[in-house]
Amino acid sequence: MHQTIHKNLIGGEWVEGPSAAENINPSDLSDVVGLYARGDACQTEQAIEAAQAARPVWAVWTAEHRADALDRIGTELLARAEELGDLLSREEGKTRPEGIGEVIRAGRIFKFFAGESLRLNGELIPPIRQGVEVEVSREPEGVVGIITPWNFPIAIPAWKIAPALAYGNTVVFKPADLVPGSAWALAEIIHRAGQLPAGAFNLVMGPGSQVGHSLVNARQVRAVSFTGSADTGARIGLSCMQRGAKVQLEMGGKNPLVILDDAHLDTAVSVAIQGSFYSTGQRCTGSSRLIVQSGIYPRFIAAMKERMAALRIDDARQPGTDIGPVASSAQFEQDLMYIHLAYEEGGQIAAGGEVLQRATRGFYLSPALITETDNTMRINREEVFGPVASVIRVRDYDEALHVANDTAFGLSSGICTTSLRHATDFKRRSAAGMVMVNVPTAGVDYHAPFGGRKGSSHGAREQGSYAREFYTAVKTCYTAAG
Ligand code: UN1
Repeated sequence: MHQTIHKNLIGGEWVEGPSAAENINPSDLSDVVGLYARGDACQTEQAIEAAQAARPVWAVWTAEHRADALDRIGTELLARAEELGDLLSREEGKTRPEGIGEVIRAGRIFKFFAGESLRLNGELIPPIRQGVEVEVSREPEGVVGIITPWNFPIAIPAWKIAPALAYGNTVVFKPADLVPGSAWALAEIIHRAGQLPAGAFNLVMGPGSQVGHSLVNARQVRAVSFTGSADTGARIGLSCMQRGAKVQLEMGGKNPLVILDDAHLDTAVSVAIQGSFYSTGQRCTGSSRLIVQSGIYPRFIAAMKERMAALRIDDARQPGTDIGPVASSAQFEQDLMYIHLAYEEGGQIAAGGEVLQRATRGFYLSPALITETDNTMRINREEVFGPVASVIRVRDYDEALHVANDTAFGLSSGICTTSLRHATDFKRRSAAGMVMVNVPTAGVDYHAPFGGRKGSSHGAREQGSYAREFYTAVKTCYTAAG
């Protein structure tokens, strides 16, 4: 059967790659979403050249023109949210409402950064030398490499590409292998609706060993923004630092959610179910460690089991599905491996963790709640990236805080409590980049800074006006009358 190949976008032209790959629906492995080009190192070099050549052309676009371009992109994303959300759900496996919500988020991000391009104000610093004026301004970094993961196929690309373009950079974008559909649709909209000059934005789909490697090592790529695994992030960070390029890394999490005796039980259960299991638990912000005080413990576990039993795990696009399939066979194997490991380490599988059969063949797994764990077990040290939450029982708030902070990661943390004293103390002392009180650890707003501490993140924050830190270079000018 002949199928069109979705091509790469290089220098304003759609070009085939040396090979192509099928995009498979994880809810139905017999459903091929489409065929997508696979670029290589050579094609990536061409895209980088094109981005480098486009810099002076893009630089003469005024902030208002850039704002208009980003606004048109945002408008089209919002108008096509249903269609693109369905595509996202089909290729990634999060539910259709989650897919649509993510496309809306991407549209809002473009609209936010449309406005931001007009707000790139500089500063005048009071002189300390008579007659010497000091001004501070921000300039684009140049060519930016953007490497994104599969779990947010359109929102994460949007929150990197939109600020990169808003602040005047040119872009080479490498999406995750697993989800080229949303990336291609986004690139097509940026290219057509944005009407950007040729080469200002380039899409190169293809393997990390070729496309990612070239992007990270190319001399002309002045900044690399990456979201993905900690191992890959560490390698990218080293390469960029060695050649003096700017780098921003968003990696894993082992996010704690503390539930105190004084928590509102319904709130705590909703926050835990949403934070741990929605989007099939495939979020670096997911609540993977539930740290529960002993007084509420039996009621919390019973209520969790009841809510989990009512969750519908099925085809991501079927109405009524709460949790879609795991995104890939590799992730599916990893989830099962960790559930088994937790059991071997002494954990009890209190609910879920079972492979499910549905009408179509797919990677269906019931969310797993693992009790009787302690914070030294591997299940509580390593990121699973699936619908798997382990429970750690604690005596009091002090122990809860200690356990919450005792991790190599520091992306997001949460607490469910009705005590102002504990909520306030937790916000101050939690060693995470984002702290949530009575709201899930996952699900963040696009206009607020996003990022973590310790092993979770490196470099400047993403999103909101904080994004300018990464996507611009500060220049300080001293002027005296000649
Ligand atoms: C969210 O929780 O809304 O890969 C966003 C991730 C994060 C994004 C989370 N970088 O899961």
